Amino acid sequence: MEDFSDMKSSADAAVAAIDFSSNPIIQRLDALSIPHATYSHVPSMTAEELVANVPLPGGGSESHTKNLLFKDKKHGLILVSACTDAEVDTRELAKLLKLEGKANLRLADEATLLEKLGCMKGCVGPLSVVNNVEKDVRLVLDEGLLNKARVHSHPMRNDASTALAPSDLMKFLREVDVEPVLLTFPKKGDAPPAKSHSTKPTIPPKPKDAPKAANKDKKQTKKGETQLALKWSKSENFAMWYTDVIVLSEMISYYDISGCYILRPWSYKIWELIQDWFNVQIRKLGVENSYFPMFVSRDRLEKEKDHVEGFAPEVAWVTKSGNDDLAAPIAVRPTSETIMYPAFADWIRSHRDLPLKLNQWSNVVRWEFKDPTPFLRTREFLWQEGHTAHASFDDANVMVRQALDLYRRVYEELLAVPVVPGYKTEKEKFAGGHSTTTVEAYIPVSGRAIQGATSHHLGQNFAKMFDINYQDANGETQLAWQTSWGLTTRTIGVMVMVHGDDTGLVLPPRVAPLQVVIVPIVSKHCPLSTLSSYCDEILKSLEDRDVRCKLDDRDIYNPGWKYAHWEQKGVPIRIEVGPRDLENRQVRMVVRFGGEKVDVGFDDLAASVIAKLEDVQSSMLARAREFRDDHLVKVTEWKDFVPNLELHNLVLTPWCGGTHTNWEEWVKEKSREESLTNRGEEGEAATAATSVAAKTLCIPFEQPELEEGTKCIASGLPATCWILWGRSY
Ligand code: 87F
Repeated sequence: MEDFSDMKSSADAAVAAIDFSSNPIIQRLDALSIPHATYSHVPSMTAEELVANVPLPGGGSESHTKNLLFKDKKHGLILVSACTDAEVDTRELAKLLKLEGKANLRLADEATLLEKLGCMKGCVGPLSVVNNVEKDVRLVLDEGLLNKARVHSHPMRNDASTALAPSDLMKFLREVDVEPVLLTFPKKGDAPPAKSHSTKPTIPPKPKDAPKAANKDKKQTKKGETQLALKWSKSENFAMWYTDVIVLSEMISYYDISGCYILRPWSYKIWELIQDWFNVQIRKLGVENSYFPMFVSRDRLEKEKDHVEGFAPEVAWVTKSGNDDLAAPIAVRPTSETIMYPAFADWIRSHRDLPLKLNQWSNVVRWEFKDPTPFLRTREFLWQEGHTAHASFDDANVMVRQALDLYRRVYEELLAVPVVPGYKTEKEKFAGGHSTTTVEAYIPVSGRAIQGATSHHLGQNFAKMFDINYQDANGETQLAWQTSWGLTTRTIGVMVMVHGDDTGLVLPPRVAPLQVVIVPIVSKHCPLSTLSSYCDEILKSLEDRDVRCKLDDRDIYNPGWKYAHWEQKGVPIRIEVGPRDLENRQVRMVVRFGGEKVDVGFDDLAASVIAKLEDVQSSMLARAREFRDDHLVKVTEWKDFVPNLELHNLVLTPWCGGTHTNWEEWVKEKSREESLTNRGEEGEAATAATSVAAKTLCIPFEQPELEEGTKCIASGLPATCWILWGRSY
């Protein structure tokens, strides 16, 4: 939001500040990075009251708006937004708009305002058109507004105004697919008639069907349910679609430091649900939570050379406090091995102190230079990092695999994303350790793989550097064996990419902040008071069974708007309650994944909802797995390798061994060359987030049979295993 300190003088000093962060118009402006200043003032029902109550700092160079929603049988709905001093004469307007045939413009009633623009009387402004999901309101904009320095529109409430430059208003309208008709309205007391300057000066008769969304792929459902908010479809522009989904679903807000994002409650709650599950599981393995400082001295960070090598450019340093240089710069943790292990060395004396199993939930900072992507690659992210010390290689190995299996379960059982567990090659493993295991996921549409989480066997490398040794039962000094393992908020991005659709998020029930939303179908004939006690009863019956549930009884939004809103946020089940449902003691249950709609009697409701949530959870995994499996192809000859990458496939090939780093490099280079040649391109940008080259993802634990005499796809040497390749994030 812009600085709006200049509005303080004009707003009534007694008016309390409002939190606008959940206002859909403000959110949309922010999502589009459109500068605006939103401020509160005394409630003002009419344009005249506004002018009297809220004088503008720029005087005549700024204007509030006067807004009139007209309804005409033949020509449909027309919203006029004009300068407050404009003369809006209904009969003149029909002429000005050159409305074909007989026009009978009448002011729309409040129910229509609410239904079409999501606003109560006195709260409409040109920005309200964003709520017209059916796109059946035509906007007529006074050209006089465009000559102002700033235009002030109510953000759906008449105790606040949003000021923005006319060019930004036009930008907003373009972004929400509204093309206004521009008219010059006469000023009060002026003689000359208004002129129309629009490229489309007349308003054509209302079409039989509401105009289709800009995006023709978008589904059109029943009246009031059309979801037009996403600007991009998943298949049309995956990157833009992703941004659209995470912003409009209120998961992410952008921030003014590149690579840093705000995790809003809708995504943070998902993280908390993952944390809750994970904490229960690690406790069963004897792992305890703890917290270590976020700063690390240079000496400590660089103690294990292999560990920082290659990572050094990503380390962020604090060099000053206020204006003074620190005596020595300190690093912000990119990971905590070097922070935790000196303490391990202190605490571990005897074999009786082992195993030591600690976990911490924290943020880490890695100053990446590749293009950032929210959740997937960010400069600060949240994670858990587990660090353990054991008396034997095998004990450490068990821990590594237990942690990795928890990661597999987070993806598969919570996020409904199938993963391939396996070993990283020598080239791809964590250099500071003995071996790295990983779970690898597949992102549809982009056809890329992504590392889901890793679990490392650190061997005794760190123990040597940090003197983590203990007296064994025979009194001999031994070095400890260690593991470390991490799972990050990347999980959330992977889940969004795998399951989201052209309407927005689709959340697996186990991680959905809300599993059910109840929407009362209020109307002129059926006010909320008629439905609310039945709705409360429904809410209670679900809450009693621990279903995460909410009753959306807000009166500023109509049911259609709420359907679209919660669909976009991916809530697994919507329960619609109308007068007929009340009468029959039933509800309508609408399922986000698959779109099923069924009537369910109240007595069966809780059981049906719980069964449906479980069904959705397993169906989402099954569908994602089927899709992934369809894109996981065995290839035994090089000629088929790149063509399969081009088909967005992951490729499983015979391989001469995980230590053959040179041949791995060869595949990477060769696949890059062939892919670029296919595209007629010469190179890739160093900052590009992704590459066309294939990387090894893992040597899957689960190996298909390898026939005698099978050759490595690259070297032609005898193959020792199958290895999984893909383009990756
Ligand atoms: C960036 C800067 C400095 C990754 C870094 O995977 C150091 C590092 O050590 C670094 N980026 N790593 C590897 C992290 C290894 C390991 N740490 C505990 C994990 C899981 C959790």
